[in-house]
This record gives sequence, C-alpha cells and structure tokens, in this order.
Amino acid sequence: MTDVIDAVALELKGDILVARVDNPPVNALSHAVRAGLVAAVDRLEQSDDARAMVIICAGRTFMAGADIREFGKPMKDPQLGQVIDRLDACDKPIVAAMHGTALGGGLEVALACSYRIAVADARFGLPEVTLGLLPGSGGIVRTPRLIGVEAALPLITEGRPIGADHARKIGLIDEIAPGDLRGDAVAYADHIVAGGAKLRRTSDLPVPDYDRAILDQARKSLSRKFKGQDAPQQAVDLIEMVSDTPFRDAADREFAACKALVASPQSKALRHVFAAERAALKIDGVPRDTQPRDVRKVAVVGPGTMGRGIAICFLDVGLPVVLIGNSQETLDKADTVIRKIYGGQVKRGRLTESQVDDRLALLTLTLDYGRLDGVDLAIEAVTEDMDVKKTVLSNLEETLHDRAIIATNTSFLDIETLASSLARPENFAGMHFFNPANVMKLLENVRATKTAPDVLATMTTFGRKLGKTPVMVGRSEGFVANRMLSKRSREAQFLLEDGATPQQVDRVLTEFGFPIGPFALADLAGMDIMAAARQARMHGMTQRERECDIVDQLAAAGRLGRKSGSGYYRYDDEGKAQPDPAVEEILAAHRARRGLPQRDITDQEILERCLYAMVNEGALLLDEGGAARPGDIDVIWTSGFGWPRHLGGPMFWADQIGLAKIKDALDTYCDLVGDQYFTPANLIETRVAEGRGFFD
Ligand code: T1G
Repeated sequence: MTDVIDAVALELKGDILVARVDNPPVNALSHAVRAGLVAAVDRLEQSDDARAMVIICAGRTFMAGADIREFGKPMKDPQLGQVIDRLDACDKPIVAAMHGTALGGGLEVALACSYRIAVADARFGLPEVTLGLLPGSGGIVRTPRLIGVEAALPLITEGRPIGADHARKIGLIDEIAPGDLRGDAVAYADHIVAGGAKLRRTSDLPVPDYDRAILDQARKSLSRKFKGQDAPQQAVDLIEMVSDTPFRDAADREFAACKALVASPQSKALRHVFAAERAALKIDGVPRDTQPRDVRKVAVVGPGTMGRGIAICFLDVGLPVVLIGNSQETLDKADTVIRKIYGGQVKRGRLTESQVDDRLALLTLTLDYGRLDGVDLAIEAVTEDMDVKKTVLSNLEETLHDRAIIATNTSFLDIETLASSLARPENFAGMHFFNPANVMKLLENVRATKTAPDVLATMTTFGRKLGKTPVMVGRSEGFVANRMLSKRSREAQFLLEDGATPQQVDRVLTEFGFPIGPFALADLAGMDIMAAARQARMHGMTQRERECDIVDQLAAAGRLGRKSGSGYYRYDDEGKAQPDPAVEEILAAHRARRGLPQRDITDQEILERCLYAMVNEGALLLDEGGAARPGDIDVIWTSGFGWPRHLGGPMFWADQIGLAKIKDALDTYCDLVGDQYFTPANLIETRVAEGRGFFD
C-alpha cells in the first residue's frame, strides 16, 4: 500500500519503509520534497513495523540539490537544514539509494543518512561553488568527517562530481548496487536490520588529522582556476574551521556562510549563467518535443585548421567521419596533424593508444565525394570565399540523401546568400566552431530563414553531444561573438591612438577578469593573421578604422608576435611579455603622422570604451534579431570568449551597472570618439526610457 505525502511516496516492503521522491525533472529539493522527507522520517519513527528506511528517487536522477528557482525567495519550512537534522537525529537506520547525479543538497541528504548505496554509473558532487554558493546543509561539516579533508577538498572547493567507483574507494558511499537499485537497497537495509540496525551518524565522526599545508596549496591553485571568485576561497576557510569546531557550531557557521552568498552579486551572476545556458537550448519556433534527425555518419569538407579540429570533435564522440580534401597533399597533412594532436593527448594521459586507434579507425580521408554514402550531416570548412563555398554546398546537396543536414562553418559570409544556392535550404544552416575547434566549448549555430525546425533541434542536441555549448544565433555579419569582439578590438586600437599603451589596456581587461588582454591575444595569434583578418573586414570599416593601421605597421616591421619574439610586446628568454619602447616609438610616430593628440587615458575610460561598445553591439544584435535573448549573448561570452562567469556576461553585467549609466557614458563617447561608434542601440534607448534593464 503506497501513501503519497507531498512529493514523496511511502511504501512498506517487509519491515523496510521505502520513501520515493518524485519531483521532475531532477528531484530538486523544493518545499514538497522537504516536507515529504520530514513526513517520511516521522512515519519511520512512529511505525512499529518499519525498522529502517530507504530513500530513493523516481525519474532520471537522485536529488540534484536545492531548488535553484527558490533562491532569493522566502523559503517555506521545513528548511533543508531541518530535514537534514531530522534524518541525522532519527533513531532508526536510513539508507540513501542513489542513481543519476546526487548533487549539492541531494548529497547532503545522503550524508545525513546512516548508509549509502548507488548504481555503478551514479555521480556525486557538491557543485555549490559553481553557483557562487557553498554547501549549506552539511556538505562541509560532514564530508571531511566521512572521507577526510584531503579527499573532501576538491569536491567542495571545485564542485567537480566524482563517479561511484571513486566514491566507494574514498568511503563516500558504502555499496554499489549490482542489479536493480530499489531491490538491492531494500535487501541492503534488511541486511543492516539483521545485523542489529546499527546507526552510523556522520556527525559523530571526528575530522581525521591532515597536513594543514594542503589548505594554502588549495587557496593558491583555486585563485588561478577560479580567478576572482569568492566561494572557492571561502570553502577552504570553512573546511579549516570545521576541523577545529564542534559539529553543531560548525554546521551553523556553514549555513550562515551559504546564506550570505545567496544574495551575493557573484552568485546571482553564476546562477544567471546556469539558467541562461539551459534557456539557450530552447529555440524560438521549435517546439520542445521536436524530434532531432539521426546523425550516424558525418563529413567535413576542407582539411585545414578548422576542418581538422571539427573532424576530431566528431571522432571524439565515436562518429564515422569522412574528411574531404582537394589535394592528396592537404589530406596527408591533415592525417599527420590529427595523429599529432591525438599523440599529445596520449602523452598527457588523456587518451590511451587503443582509444586513439579506435578514433582513427573511424576516419576516412578522401578526394572523392562518392565516399559520402550514409552521411547524415556534412559541414564545409573551406576558404572564406562565397563562390567556393556555394560550389561545395551544391556538390554536397547533389551527393547526400535528401534528409541530410548541410552546414557551413563560415565566420562571416552571409548565411542567406549561401542558402539561396541550394535546392533544399530547409536542410541548411551554419555551425560556427571556434579555433581550435576540438578545444573551444562554444558553438554558434546559425539559423537561416528556411532552416527546418527539426534541423535546428538537431544542431542543438548534436552540439551538446559534442560536449559543446550550443547557442542559436541569427543572420548578422560575424554573428554574435566575433561581431562584439570586433568592437572591443576597435576601441583597444583607438585607445592606443589616443594615448594608452598595450600593457595598460591588457592590464585593465585582465584585472576585470578576462584570461588574456587583446594585445597579448594578438601576439599569440600572430600579426600576419591579424593583418589578413583586418584586410578581409576592410570593406565594412570607417575611415578612422582603415587609417588605424597599427597592426599592419607591426607586421610590416616583422613584429609578428610571440612567433617572431616581438609584437605589441617583446618576449624575453623565458617567453615572458615585456613592454617594448620600440612599440611606443611606432605609436608616437603613428599619432604624429595622423595628427592625433596624445592624452592620459584612465583605466575607467579603457574599461568603459571596450566593454560598453560590446554591450551596445549586443543590444544592436537583439534589435536586429542576430541574437534571440540577452542571456544567449551572456552564454556565448562566458563559454567562448573568457568573460568571467562570476560577472554573468556582458548583458547581465550591464544591468548590474544600470542601463541609464551606460547610456550616459555612450553619449559621452559619442562626443569623444564618434557617433558612428557609440550611438546607443534602440533597445538601450527604449529600456532606459522605460526604466528597465535587458532582463526586466
Ligand atoms: N533546481 C531547480 N531546477 C534544476 C536544478 C536545481 N538544482 N538542476 C537542474 N534543474 C532544471 C534545469 O533548469 C532544467 O530545467 C532541467 O532541470 C534539466 O536540467 C543547500 C545550496 C542535474 C546535472 O548545482 O548540474 O544544493 O530548462 O538541462 O544536462 O547545499 O542540471 O528543462 O526547464 O541541466 O541532464 C546544487 C545543478 C544546488 C545542480 C542535470 N545543485 N544542476 O543536467 O539537464 S545548490 C546543482 C545540474 C545546493 C545546498 C545548496 C544539472 C544536472 P529546464 P539540465 P542535464
């Protein structure tokens, strides 16, 4: 007989009470689950028949944490801490039976139980720091007691989940269920009861001794890995506190620290990015139940840098790949480079020789379109020439079956013009990978007017399958990422003309949180590459942009960047970037030639011109339909271009500053730099007039 209380169903199996949580999609610990769990403990304690309890979840996963949607809102009792205390205080053994992902508050529930059993592919984690939070209901006070500080440190401070094997090895779980989880968990509870129903309160365990030096080591590595983020550092402090503080007091301080972070700007930003990444998977005009097309075999045309990287993405997920080239020489080079990349991964222990063999066995290198039998998705990555691309796309359409998806990897050619060269434009779209394609997470999927809904759905699910962060964007030159980046680059160049130095601009943007500044980035890419890209965009440039040819001058002077030992910086024997007076001379001569007065540039002006120009361009993209939502722009910048996640992305960040303040600054820079560069987008004008932000 099953009794349902809130989101928890109770059923007695022999003398074991089974409490099954059912709160789709991920059994988040919303109020109904919390209340149901407390009722389950009440029932266990009051029942004469039930000698132990199993907590198990319906659906695809064990509880994946507190309900993120409840944060920042008044929370109804029982609070999660109260649920945890009830579980801990219960005078009968409770077994947590886990599958899917036992995360955050979900793992804290399990830690408050006496015993833990899980299926072999379950995963366990305390990802709170990735949301700018801290485990607030026992994760910090209990985990070190159960598995020691050394093993608990990365779990808590980095938020990375671990697998069942490792979890059992370190003592986080006791058993791995060989068969059906429910049956095995009930049998396990029976075994515990038969063995005297011994309670094992994690709260009673001492924190094992450990080498305190690991705390400072962790602080150092976390400040590199999570630059500028508070939660990971606070987590180390709390772990240190837990080691020297009685359980109850430590638990209260843990909860207080978590509560304080819920209202913090960093956590709001990180929770925004979490939600925006999930929202970005919902495509306008594509119903959620749209069935994606099957993709069992793929093709890449163009074995150059991008083509090779894209091919590796497909091989890495076990897909047969046909890589087409137009000369044996380019195919041979592709084969060599791909093997070299995999060889490097074997050296770094990321892959085994046999895994590489399995991947390479899936790769066909050919000059012959005739080898494209059975290909469901083909992507061209040939030179950025409209006619060449049109020819390749038509060849693909003639060769492939009529449900095959045909995609272009262009980074700026007009998607509609390319689509117009096809008989079945409904099968066509853009899949814009970023260099190196096998490393960069971001994937800008570009919809054309006639792209079919199931093709759009396929590009999103397929992007996730490749381990990418897929974001759907619309028609615009350079799409979202590059178009906004070009505005930051423009202002960085103009600021050099106005009096700033490369090192000043890079310092301001890296202090803001970007991993690298625009000039150090240019030196990495190579001035010859930068100059060629500049030539390709010359047609759309203003007179000042054309005359601001510092890149060309550096390239002409042989200052190609890191690869030539000097660019915007000179590189010392250790390869470290050093300011170079020679660059100062080139800039001074350039200003004199252009008759540009040099003035002192403040850090604030650099930050505002570089980032407000991006925000304004983001708003223009929303005005034009080049981007569907401001959150999509934030996902693109946080997953692809190094915008610090704990600052939420350019559009979220702009709202924190206030669009009225940004508009005032844009108006100021219209006077200082020029209307054509800083005229506020309509969306900004409208939102300011309505007293709203991008997300209101
Ligand atoms: N609360 C509310 N909704 C959630 C949720 C959560 N914790 N996790 C996921 N969802 C929604 C998500 O928005 C999406 O909704 C749907 O579930 C599927 O998610 C006190 C303070 C579990 C690994 O950080 O990592 O506990 O878009 O698309 O790829 O110490 O979701 O369909 O409407 O991501 O299969 C700690 C966050 C909270 C886990 C599944 N927990 N979630 O991944 O599906 S803080 C987390 C995830 C906490 C305590 C503290 C993943 C997943 P929609 P999805 P997925």
